[in-house]
Amino acid sequence: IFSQISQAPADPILGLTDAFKKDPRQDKVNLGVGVYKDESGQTPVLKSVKLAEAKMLETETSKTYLGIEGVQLYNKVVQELLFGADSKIVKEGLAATAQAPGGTGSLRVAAEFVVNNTASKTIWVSKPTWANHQNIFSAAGLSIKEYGYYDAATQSLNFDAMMADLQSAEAGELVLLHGCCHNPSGIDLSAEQWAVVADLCLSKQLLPLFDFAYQGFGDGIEEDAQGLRTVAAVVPELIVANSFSKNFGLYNERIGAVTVVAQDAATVQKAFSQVKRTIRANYSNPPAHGGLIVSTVLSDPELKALWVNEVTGMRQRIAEMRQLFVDTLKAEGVEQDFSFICGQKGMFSFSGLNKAQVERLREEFGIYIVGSGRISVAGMTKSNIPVICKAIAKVL
Ligand code: PLP
Ligand code: TYF
Repeated sequence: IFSQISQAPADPILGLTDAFKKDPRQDKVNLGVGVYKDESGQTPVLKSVKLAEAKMLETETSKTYLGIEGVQLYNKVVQELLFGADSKIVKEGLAATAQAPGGTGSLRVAAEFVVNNTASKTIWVSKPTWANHQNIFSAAGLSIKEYGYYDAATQSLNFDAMMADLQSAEAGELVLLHGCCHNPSGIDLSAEQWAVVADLCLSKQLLPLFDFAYQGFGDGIEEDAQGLRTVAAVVPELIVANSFSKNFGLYNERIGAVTVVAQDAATVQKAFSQVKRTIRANYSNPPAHGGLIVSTVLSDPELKALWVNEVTGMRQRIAEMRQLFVDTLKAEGVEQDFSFICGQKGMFSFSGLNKAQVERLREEFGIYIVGSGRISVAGMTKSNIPVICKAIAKVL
């Protein structure tokens, strides 16, 4: 039976890490996968996380099953982080949240919930978007349409194309929106553009699905939620899939959440009962550790302040690396203007390097970036930037 099965293609991003690991060169650099590295090139456990784990070791008394929706306190602190503790949504119980395995698991639960409980069978995603979106949504049974987003010629957002494409969406269809730090382009909507998108979703009765994987990596934890909060203030119903892989450094704990918002508490609870049914059919209930870490940190004012500081540190280091990267390219004699990289948000930069240049970087110089030219700036350090820039100068 199995001998009939054909080989699946490698994941374009995770497959790159596999190839990187096999590369024997000493001075190789992995700028493929979006994983934060500190100045010494490590991906450390955050101090706030270590302290929370120490506390959990003392206070945890049982490993019995969680409810389908996960750690209750976690679901409360997630809503406060998304919408603000004083928001109408939180105060009036207009949202319901389930802990889920990472941003990926949250997106999959959200998509299956919509497919199984609404007339909506189509999702609109930005062109380009994170490669795994296509996999997740088609596996859930959604068909995928693209809306214009990135304009390669100007290295900026083509908002007119985005609006024109979404004008042709039908009532009830899903629109995937990156909450902040768009992956892969690093280009986000302005406050004014978010307001226009909110009005469009309202007037065309579209269902926004926010993928919010980088809260705190753009302008700040609160600042980065402004797009979501703008849309949530206008549309009656939406879904959020958020992740703590990056902003808590909890990549391998698989911790995220799916949050459903509706116009009244009774509707939310009915919808949420179906979200729980979706979860039950997938993995019954989530693992506890990540949810306990995040809820321990966010419910303790001192640990939360420490975490906010640590996120600020990561964000600032990436911004510094963007500037140093641009300056070093110039110093290496690169004439092309790369200053647009300093305006991009989050871990990634769309460099404009083409496939052949990306291939040369890998083969000749051991520098791994995604085929689209996406560079993980979060993997740059003061010590590898000279090597990276020298190589880029050579392939340009
Ligand atoms: N959404 C986007 C835009 C991402 O870049 C990622 C990256 O990891 C995810 C979702 C998935 O997050 P997780 O690793 O928590 O599943
Ligand atoms: O885009 C990235 O690099 C991160 C990590 O299948 C990632 O979002 C990449 C691919 C994948 C899962 C996570």
